[in-house]
Formats: sequence, C-alpha cells, structure tokens
Amino acid sequence: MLYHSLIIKYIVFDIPNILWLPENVHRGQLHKGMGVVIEVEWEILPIHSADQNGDGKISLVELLRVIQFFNSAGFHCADGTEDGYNPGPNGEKTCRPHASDYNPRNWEIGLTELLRLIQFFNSGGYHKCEDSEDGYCPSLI
Ligand SMILES: [Ca+2]
Ligand SMILES: [Ca+2]
Repeated sequence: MLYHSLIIKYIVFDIPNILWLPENVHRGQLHKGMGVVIEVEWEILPIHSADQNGDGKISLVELLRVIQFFNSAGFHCADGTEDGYNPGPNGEKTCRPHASDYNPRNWEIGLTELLRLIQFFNSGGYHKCEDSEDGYCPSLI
C-alpha cells in the first residue's frame, strides 16, 4: 500500500484541547509553549481530494476550488462542504489532509502544488500510481 507521511508542527497552547497524540508522546510530557512535531502516514486513496465527483478527472470547478485555497493562505477541515475543507488558515486541521497539499503538507496550497493539479486538469484526468511525488499520475488509466 502506498503511504505519504504528514508532518504536523504546532505549538502547544492549551493541553486539554489536544485530542490525539502518538503513542510515544504522553500528555504529561507536554508544556505550554513547547513545539511538537508529529509524523503521521496517510494512505493514498484512488480518488484525489480535488476530484469531488470522483470521475477521475479534474474539472474547471474542481480546479477553481483548489485555486481558492491557493489564494486563501491556507485551508482547514470543514464538515458539510463539497470537499470537506474550507479556505482560510484558521480552523480545525485534524482531518485527512487534502491530496493537493503534499509538498510540503502544511495546510497551504503552494504554487508547485497548484501546478500539479493544473497538470491533471490539462491531462484529461489522473490516476493513483506508485512512486510519483504525490501518489498520482497524469491522465486516466
Ligand atoms: Ca471530477
Ligand atoms: Ca502545501
């Protein structure tokens, strides 16, 4: 199975609000103001997060959604939206990361990440593949 790792870096402000910690990190070891780096692995799914209707193609509407994130200096988790995310840097970031956010995976869409999705848009589709930078390759299978 293909996995990509996610590195979460954040500063502890309020210890009781941390919902999840890796097994080797104990709540008692945390102090307010300390930095925490957590690395998590996520399975690459056959359907890219940007592909809202799951047809293996990135439509203009689907591309524009990620451009919105690119223009918003970040995005965060949001239940009930078309893709499970909302633009803007402030908000919950504990859901599965967006597949376009891979280099680096930092809850922001950079130009390189946007260009990758534009490549899928221009290629008529994408598919999950091994050994690519983001776990996907251009063109339908
Ligand atoms: Ca689509
Ligand atoms: Ca990113």
